[in-house]
Amino acid sequence: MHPRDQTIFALSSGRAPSAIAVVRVSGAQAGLVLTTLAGKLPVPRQASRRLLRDGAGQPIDDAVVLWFPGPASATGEDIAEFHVHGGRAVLAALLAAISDIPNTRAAEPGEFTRRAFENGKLDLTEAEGLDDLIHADTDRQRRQALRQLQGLLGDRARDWRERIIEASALIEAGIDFSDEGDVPAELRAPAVKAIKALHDEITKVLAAQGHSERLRDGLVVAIAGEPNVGKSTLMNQLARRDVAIVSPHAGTTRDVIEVSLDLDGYPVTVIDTAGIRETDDPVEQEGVRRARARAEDADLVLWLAEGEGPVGPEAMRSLGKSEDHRPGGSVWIVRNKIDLGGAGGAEPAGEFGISASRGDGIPELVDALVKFAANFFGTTEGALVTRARQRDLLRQASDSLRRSLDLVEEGEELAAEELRAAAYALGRLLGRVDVEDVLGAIFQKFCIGK
Ligand SMILES: Nc1nc2c(ncn2[C@@H]2O[C@H](COP(=O)(O)OP(=O)(O)OP(=O)(O)O)[C@@H](O)[C@H]2O)c(=O)[nH]1
Ligand SMILES: [Mg+2]
Repeated sequence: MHPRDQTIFALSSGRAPSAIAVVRVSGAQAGLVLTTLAGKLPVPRQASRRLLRDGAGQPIDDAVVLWFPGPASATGEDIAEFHVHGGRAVLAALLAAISDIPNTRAAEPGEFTRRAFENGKLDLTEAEGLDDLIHADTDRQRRQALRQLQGLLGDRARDWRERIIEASALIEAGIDFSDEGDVPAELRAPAVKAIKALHDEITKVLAAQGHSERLRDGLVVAIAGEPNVGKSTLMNQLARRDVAIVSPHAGTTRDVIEVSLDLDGYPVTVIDTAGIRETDDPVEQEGVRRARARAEDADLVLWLAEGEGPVGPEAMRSLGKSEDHRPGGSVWIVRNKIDLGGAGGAEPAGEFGISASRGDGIPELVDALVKFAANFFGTTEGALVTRARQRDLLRQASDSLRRSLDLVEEGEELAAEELRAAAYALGRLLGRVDVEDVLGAIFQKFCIGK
């Protein structure tokens, strides 16, 4: 039997042991699995309590079972669900009993969702939203994923695609006429108007994005500076726990240390790095090399300094670039150890004064980081695009529409060709056409059991 036609099963809840574990079974054998383990089929979509028994009649667990006959199920196939006690031995016994039934096998990552997609329960953008929702760490990530799962982008793309096909029908009608040497402008004008409107709408969605697709990965903020200025102390303050070793010895941090923070719903990865200086110690040299590399790639660098000296240009030089070479990134000068006096409290405009050890100035720094994140991610509440894949295809569609407008005067055939390309790009976005290459890549990253 082809793997696609086999019945799949997996633990769909978290890692054992847990209070309750959910095992799902999807496919033609799901009903047989249920009757073999739990007796007669329960009423569809209603929880029933059953004693589960394996093939030899030995009890497995006292469980709740559910029966979702296809096609009105999550995958479109018959689904059985077992809610058992989440012990490792219970799960091992249950999974073994299911796999004893012919034509069943353990599911691949994302295979339930893939079947749902293949049975038309979800389009590809919704499947991507589902994956994002499962992996959302912060509230903003969750809301963005939910919009995607609800099909906001998918609905727009379907509408655009239909309208493109309509416009293309008008243009193609023009082609038939032109064989007779008579191209009626009244066919072409409404098509041109429709294409212009479509182009405007798609361009607007693309423009309203900011870095919304980066909301999935988060903003990267690197703390850099000379040794001993208090970088690791600041890291611990931001993380609100002891993640990095702090010591009065210069050159304490060697490796790059990362923590993921939730700043007002924005996902932010903060990186603590080795103090940047010339050194003969090969281990520290490697630390400095890594520190420079990570700071250069970061979206924002907090350049930590002690005292009042002019650090601006030096800081940039230490990072191996001047500010205008950081198109995406920025560098903020943060003066630490203000508790020791020195700066006298009034730091120059555009700089921050903090005491990483006492906590002075930290709330202000965090506020500024939240504002930076808000600006960086753009208007994510309205954002429809969450992945580079989606953005690329929308751009292709918009470019093709633009070209079809340019070409319509020269010949309907060329314009129609571009409209087909635009519809095709949107079809790929929805997973309607030619998607085998992306399907594997997308679903493999899913959890098993989803
Ligand atoms: N007075 C005062 N001391 C601080 C402050 N922040 C850090 N320190 C002290 O400065 C020393 C160095 O702190 P670290 O956080 O290890 O500095 P670092 O920049 O990570 O140092 P390296 O990892 O060696 O580059 C420690 O003794 C800290 O206690 C501060 O705000 N005020
Ligand atoms: Mg350190």
